[in-house]
Amino acid sequence: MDWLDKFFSRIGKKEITIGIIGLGYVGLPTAIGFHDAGFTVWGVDVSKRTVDMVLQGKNPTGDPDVGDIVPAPETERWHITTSAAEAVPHCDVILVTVPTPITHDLKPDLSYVEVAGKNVFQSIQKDSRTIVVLESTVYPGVTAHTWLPIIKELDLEIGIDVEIAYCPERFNPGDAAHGVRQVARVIGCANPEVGQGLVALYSQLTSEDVRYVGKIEVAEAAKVIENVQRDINIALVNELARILPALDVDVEDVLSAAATKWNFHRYTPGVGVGGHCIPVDPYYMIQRAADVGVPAGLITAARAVNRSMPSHVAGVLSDLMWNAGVPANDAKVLLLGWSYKAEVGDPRETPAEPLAQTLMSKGIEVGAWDPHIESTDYPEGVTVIEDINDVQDYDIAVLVTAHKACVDLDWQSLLANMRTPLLYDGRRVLNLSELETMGWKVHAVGKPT
Ligand code: SAJ
Repeated sequence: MDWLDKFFSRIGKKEITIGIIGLGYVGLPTAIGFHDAGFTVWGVDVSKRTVDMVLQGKNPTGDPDVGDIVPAPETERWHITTSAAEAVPHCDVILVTVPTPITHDLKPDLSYVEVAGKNVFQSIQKDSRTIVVLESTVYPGVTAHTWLPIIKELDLEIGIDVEIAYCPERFNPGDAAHGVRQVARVIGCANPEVGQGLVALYSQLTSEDVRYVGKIEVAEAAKVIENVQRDINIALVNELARILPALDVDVEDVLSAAATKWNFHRYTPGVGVGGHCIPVDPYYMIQRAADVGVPAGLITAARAVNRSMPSHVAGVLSDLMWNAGVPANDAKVLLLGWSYKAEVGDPRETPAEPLAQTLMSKGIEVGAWDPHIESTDYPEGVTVIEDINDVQDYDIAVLVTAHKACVDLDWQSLLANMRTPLLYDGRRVLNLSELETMGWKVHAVGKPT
């Protein structure tokens, strides 16, 4: 029986042991998913706090969809440890799900991928042909450029001791309909036989399509451009949200009209684009294009538009308050929502931060209320509001995150506590006419003032 047939057979008998390096919002659901599919799993995380919480069956991630499915404490198929050296020798396939953030100067930070690779490869057994799969979002070339030198240095041989592949995570935080078990996957690998083996393995995890797409770089590029396309589409509606009001036209009316066309893709303008995917991944593509001397003007311009939204909105809010007679040296803005996205408690790259910083730099006081966010997640200077009924004397309420808790607020009682009855819908999700009838002076991103 050749290697692939044997691999298929071992998958069928659930004899493949799977290691997951990094138990965050992607790694932990992946570990649980393969455990629930009947495989033996070794989960590894550098954080002892994470390992201890998972061993106690608690959810250390911020994602609500993981909360109720972390299995009971360690069983014979569920091993959680801080040591890759302990886990790796037990594993046939190892998935690396570590962060790939950007640095302060907007360059890709690949240090986690490098360290995880070192920790895994130095513990691989000779002749084991252990398959190591990177899932983190990177740009084309990273898997090979980062890991092959380490493999060479350790005198490991591709095809004998180790195989490397890439299978981008496509996990959508806070969206139970697109968890690790409901998303299509693509597999990139230099060796088609290994690629097919991984297709069979990942098909045990997700009910959706899994396909081998060729060499690693194809899968790396696919993942990045999925998010680049999203950033560009959002940038278009954000740019229209600045042009159309100047023509006395509401951008939402225009987008809803355009969306009646069968192939128009509907996006929504907002106070900005946050998270660890959409505002980050385009910088990978920009970097890679720069490396090979090809301009990435459209990708760069889209990033500039989306990054400018918080300061644009801060300027609009200032004008609205001045025009309403609010004294420049005594203005107070109430931010409703801080998280980058509705129904998750994740402040990473949230547009609320630059919005608050810009307002505070103008001497405006900023209060924020977000039931999904820890009080320690807010920057210095922001007044953290624990109970929305406690707010007093704010001049404008700004919907920053479309949490259900924000949209379904008791707007009547909030209005009674406002000093000035100004409201700004930063996500175009509120029923503005209803709120206007209530007595709010309503404004919104992309709506003519
Ligand atoms: N946003 C807008 N207008 C839109 C859509 C989003 O302003 O029309 C903003 C959101 O408010 C948020 C940011 O963009 O601040 C990102 O929103 P997102 O819905 O793209 O959410 P993410 O960052 O969690 O993106 C994830 C990504 N999933 C993976 O990378 C595996 C992305 O590829 C998915 O397309 C996205 O979820 C999704 O479909 O919701």
